[in-house]
Amino acid sequence: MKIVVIIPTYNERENIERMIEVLEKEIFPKIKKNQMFILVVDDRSPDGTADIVREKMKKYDNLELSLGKKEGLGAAYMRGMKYAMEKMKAGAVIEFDADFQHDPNHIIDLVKKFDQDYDHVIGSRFVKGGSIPKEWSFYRKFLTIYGGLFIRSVLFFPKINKVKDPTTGLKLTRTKGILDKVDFSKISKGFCYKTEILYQIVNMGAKITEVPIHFRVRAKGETKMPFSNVIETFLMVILLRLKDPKTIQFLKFAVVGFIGYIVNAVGLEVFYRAGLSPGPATAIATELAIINNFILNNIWTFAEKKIVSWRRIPYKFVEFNLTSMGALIIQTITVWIGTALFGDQWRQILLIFAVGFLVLPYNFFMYTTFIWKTRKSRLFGWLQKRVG
Ligand SMILES: Nc1nc2c(ncn2[C@@H]2O[C@H](COP(=O)(O)OP(=O)(O)O)[C@@H](O)[C@H]2O)c(=O)[nH]1
Ligand SMILES: [Mg+2]
Repeated sequence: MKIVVIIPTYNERENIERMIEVLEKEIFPKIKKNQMFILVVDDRSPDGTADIVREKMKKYDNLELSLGKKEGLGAAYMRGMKYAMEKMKAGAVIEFDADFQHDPNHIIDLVKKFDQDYDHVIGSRFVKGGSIPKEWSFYRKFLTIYGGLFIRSVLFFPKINKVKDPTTGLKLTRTKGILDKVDFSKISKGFCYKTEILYQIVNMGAKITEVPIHFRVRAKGETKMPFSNVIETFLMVILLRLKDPKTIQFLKFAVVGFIGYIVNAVGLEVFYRAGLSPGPATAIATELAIINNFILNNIWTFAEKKIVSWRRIPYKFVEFNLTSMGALIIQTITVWIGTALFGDQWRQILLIFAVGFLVLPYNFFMYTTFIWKTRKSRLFGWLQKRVG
């Protein structure tokens, strides 16, 4: 397969000369199964980086150059990716920096994983055997470690270990079925393009793996990462999360739950004042809330899986009631055991804890897994199939 190493450059004259030689002479000869190419994506660097590349192109015919205007690292990579796919017919591309922060030998590790059929291979600083430079300032270390953790928790929750290094600059991506499906129009032109592409690739269900890399300090020249990248990435991550269909579904679920609570409370009041004793009044009001939640979730939260057949509605409604009974049991046991342990004065706190941390996740899990089945459960797949 044809693999294109894309190297964006802005004023990397001193680095790119040596990098091309190292790749051509030391690295590519060690890769037998694939044909290796280099694409330098330069934004007309004032230091004449492109002249060096043109000079080398006379010597190596697997080396190409894309020139364009400077719009940021993301824009440069996207230009390079399109060029590699359309003009070079690449089977995979590797994102690689010119400044020797990435050890060129890691390219061999990435390609090995590609040969094992992975779609996206991440050069990771945060898996066993990987590292960030000791020389880095506290600030840069902090940003990389905690920024990464933030991105993983917000974007990939609950599978936050799916990718351990979401901001690395070194990775390989298969073009067919993966990179050619990425919607470039949604991707930032700045440094945070990395996280956005990764988010799309993860959501495609690509086969992803990480290989450890030692990230080093720059050989020559200075970093081009602007500080604004930090804020941009932060906002972008939050926006992506909010726009995610799963988030919207969860928010609708929460709204329905809240309306259900109002129905429950108002019902209790109405039936009690109408002369019922508190026990039966609560029972009727609760069932009304359950009916309300079933209908609203069916036509709104899980509209794409709406239950319409008159034969299935009663069946699903019974399932829904059984699920609610489960919630009742969880709530009762938590408050019961909690008050026995800590004292009755904690009952309201315990109720909030039970609803917020146990009942809400439980209900959402049951609805998405068994009632409306919007997700495939690995753990309960067998049961999921049996529940009609
Ligand atoms: N073409 C192009 N390359 C860029 C741009 N910004 C950064 N680069 C290159 O991208 C690579 C990584 O940038 P660098 O400044 O080392 O970022 P850092 O490693 O995060 O500090 C280097 O090879 C840079 O020359 C840009 O706007 N356009
Ligand atoms: Mg760098």
